[in-house]
Amino acid sequence: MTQVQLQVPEVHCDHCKSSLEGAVGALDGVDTVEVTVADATIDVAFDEGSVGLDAIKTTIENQGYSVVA
Ligand SMILES: [Cu+2]
Repeated sequence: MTQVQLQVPEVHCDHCKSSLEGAVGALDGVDTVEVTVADATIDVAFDEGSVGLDAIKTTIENQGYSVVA
């Protein structure tokens, strides 16, 4: 399992948290995902054999947020 933390600067409320956690959590291979609104971060644990970091970033961007690695 790989664990990453990404900065998602536009996250500002619980709606952002739930939409991002829902979208990223729906990806095959993602084990856990947690958005911390106060820090504008997303912590993702995932299986690199099933899903790549690029796919996770793309999913976040498709929700309308930019990602700072
Ligand atoms: Cu929001």
